[in-house]
Amino acid sequence: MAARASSEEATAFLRRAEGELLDLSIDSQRADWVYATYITPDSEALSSKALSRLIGATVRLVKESAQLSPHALSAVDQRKAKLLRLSLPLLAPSDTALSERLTKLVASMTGTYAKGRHAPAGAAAPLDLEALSRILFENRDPVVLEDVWTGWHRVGRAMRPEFVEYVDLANRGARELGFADTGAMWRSKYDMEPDAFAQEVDRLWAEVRPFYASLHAFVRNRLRVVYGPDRVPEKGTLPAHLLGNMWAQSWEGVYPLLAPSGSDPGYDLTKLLVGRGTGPADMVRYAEQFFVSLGLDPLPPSFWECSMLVRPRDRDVVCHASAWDLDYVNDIRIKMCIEITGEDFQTIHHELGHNYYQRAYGHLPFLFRDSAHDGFHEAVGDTVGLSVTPDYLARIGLLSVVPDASHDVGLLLQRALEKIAFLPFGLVIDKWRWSVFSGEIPPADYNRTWWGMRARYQGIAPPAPRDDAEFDPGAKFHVPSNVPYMRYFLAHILQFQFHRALAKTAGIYGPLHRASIYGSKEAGRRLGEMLSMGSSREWPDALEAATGDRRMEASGLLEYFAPLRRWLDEQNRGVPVGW
Ligand code: X8Z
Ligand code: ZN
Repeated sequence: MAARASSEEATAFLRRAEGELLDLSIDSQRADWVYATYITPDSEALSSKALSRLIGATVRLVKESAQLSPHALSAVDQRKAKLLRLSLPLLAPSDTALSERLTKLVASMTGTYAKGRHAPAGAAAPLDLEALSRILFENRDPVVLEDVWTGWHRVGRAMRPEFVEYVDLANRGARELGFADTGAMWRSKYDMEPDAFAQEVDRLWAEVRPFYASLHAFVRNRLRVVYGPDRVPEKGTLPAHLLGNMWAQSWEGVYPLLAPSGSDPGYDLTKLLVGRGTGPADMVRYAEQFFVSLGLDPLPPSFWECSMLVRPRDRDVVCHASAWDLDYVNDIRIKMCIEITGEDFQTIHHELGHNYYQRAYGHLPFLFRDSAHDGFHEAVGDTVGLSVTPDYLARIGLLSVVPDASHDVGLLLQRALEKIAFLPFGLVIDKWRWSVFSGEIPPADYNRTWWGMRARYQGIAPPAPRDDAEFDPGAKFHVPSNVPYMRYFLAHILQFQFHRALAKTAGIYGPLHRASIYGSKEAGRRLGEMLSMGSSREWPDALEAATGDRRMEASGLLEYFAPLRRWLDEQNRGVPVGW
């Protein structure tokens, strides 16, 4: 293309680019699907090659697009050109051998994670992550918990050298396209300067941090009673292995230890589901029904034919839940190893949120087939999940007696253990990766800084000091698999903002934690308006369409939990807060 191409030439160029990228993206998705659902050396090679081809074409097209002179472009084409440069979370050097090396490293680390096993003392066979997670959720024996925690975290060690090489190659790719490093590229995807985005995240964290500290203090105080002062200090960090989750990212597992007497809601969604003989597909049907009740279409038959809903017995797969859109129009699917639990019930809503978003923007030009920003993508299904209230469970026949308002503290505490405990975790993974990509954290300091930051933000510590040769970040899916994580922090703020606005749209004015938008076509329409915009507009426009706001606000979250916050402050009287 000639330098200073005309506006028509630019439009034609971008259209061609979209056609080429759509083809290559479909190839890459299909190969990746086969890899993720059937891990073999061949599927690994095919998927990493297909991704490398897509990255290569993207890098070439971005370089060509530099010839377009910005003032000759229509507003739509300007946005497309901007999104083209930001369309992938991974860039590689244009040298094909290096690019193939990089995508192979990511596939290999992903495979190592997926194949991770640990045999706890007395187990007949090594257990996978789902089984180990179940032990952490249910078991209360600190010796067993430490063994399971430590056993799984060994999975990171082998990834360490690959991760070092990956950081270097990914940064070289990002720099070829003018980014300071891969972290700066990730931070550039929010319609603002990368530094302004980092400040925005800090602003939101500062608004919710005191609430987190209060929950942390309450949990620490109660766990001290259960595990004794030797294991749980009065003022320090919480032991990561005692919180019911492999990464201490959500603490619902310890709810039974904390349930407020007199305010416990008295039902357990897991037991309700198991009691009804619910199967994996039924779990998905419940979530689908919710979206349908909002006026959205049922899932296509291909969803049911092609999705992977359970862990296959005979082969390794990537079990971490994900939602796919193989043809970028309507071939939507999920891949998940569903267990019949309340936790997975929520996760299925989360995944279908992705699928409904994907389908809603499928009519747009290829470069706009994405969410307003990635926090939006992660927030949609969670927003619907917030409407899984006791009333809703009663309406769909899962619960027979709806607990009255005197049980709200228990309900809110359960939610807070899931959502508020998560906030600093959602923040810390990419705070750490941003510093790794920038070079501020050198490889020798990976594990030390990881735990330093986990202590600082989450107030947690490993069960015993960790060796520098370990690579504990590798024990969390998104690190080996190169999935940016700040999106989940944003989603945990946004979902309450969406929930508040949609509840109002649905004409519900009671307490937010009791509000369910189930069955509200008005709420569905408003949500649908935002979904169908894809990434065609800057995210504040999309946010405004759904909520009327143009800024991400923690006030929705704070309003939702206000009664619990007051209760926690009372419980914490005389108890040290902070670490
Ligand atoms: O990875 C996920 C989803 C798929 S996008 C299951 N989540 C994060 C995690 O599991 O760490 C959802 C919540 C946070
Ligand atoms: Zn997700």
